[in-house]
Amino acid sequence: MTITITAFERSPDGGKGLARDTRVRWALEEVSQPYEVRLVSFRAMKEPAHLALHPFGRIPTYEEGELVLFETGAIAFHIAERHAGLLPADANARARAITWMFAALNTVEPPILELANARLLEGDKPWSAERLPLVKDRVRVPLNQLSVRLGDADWLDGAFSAGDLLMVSVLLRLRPSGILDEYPTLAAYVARGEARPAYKRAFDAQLAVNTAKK
Ligand code: GTB
Repeated sequence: MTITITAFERSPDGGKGLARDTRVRWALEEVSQPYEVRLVSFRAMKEPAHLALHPFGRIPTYEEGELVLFETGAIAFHIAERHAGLLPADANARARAITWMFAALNTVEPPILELANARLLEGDKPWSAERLPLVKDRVRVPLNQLSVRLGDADWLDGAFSAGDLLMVSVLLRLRPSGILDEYPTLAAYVARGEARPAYKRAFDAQLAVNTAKK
């Protein structure tokens, strides 16, 4: 059955791979599933046809026959459940990998999103310069703990899993801030993720969309 995902017609990041369709592309590439991409504009995202797929009017979405999904974590989990390569077979190891998926999205990503918002949406406010260091420190708390847990391992729990895919994707959003480089262990972990052939294919595919002449 054909898999169709949605992505920005033109990502605000110009193709740095930070929009969430890259995570879904990466998951599909890891499990060698072909997929099609429907590009949507910001305006089209808020129109009824897209809202029927995504109640919050965002990307990415995932369609496979009758099945329509939204939320990147749920999509990555679905892909990992249906296809070998992103979750271990052993039940306990699988549960731990799923735990890391949640940790990436629920513990590590929220302060990173807060930092992005503080810069992009509040950077011109008179109180912004005073607030920014506090927001940055809130990003560092889970990063300190994550780098200790990762130690000198390649991945979070044995073999590469969907937990690593989401964690690396979340950490990538920190790169422009310079904070990732404060953690050599995590910077190397992210680099290992980016070096995976599946990540490269996903990145190149979104880059091609975002740099195509329109
Ligand atoms: N929780 C949802 C999920 O994980 O799928 C969040 C989905 C979401 O926020 N999607 C964003 C969106 O559609 C795109 S990824 N926004 C349109 C809107 O809100 O109208 C977030 C994103 C956007 C841009 C960059 N960037 O330019 O660097 C990075 C990430």
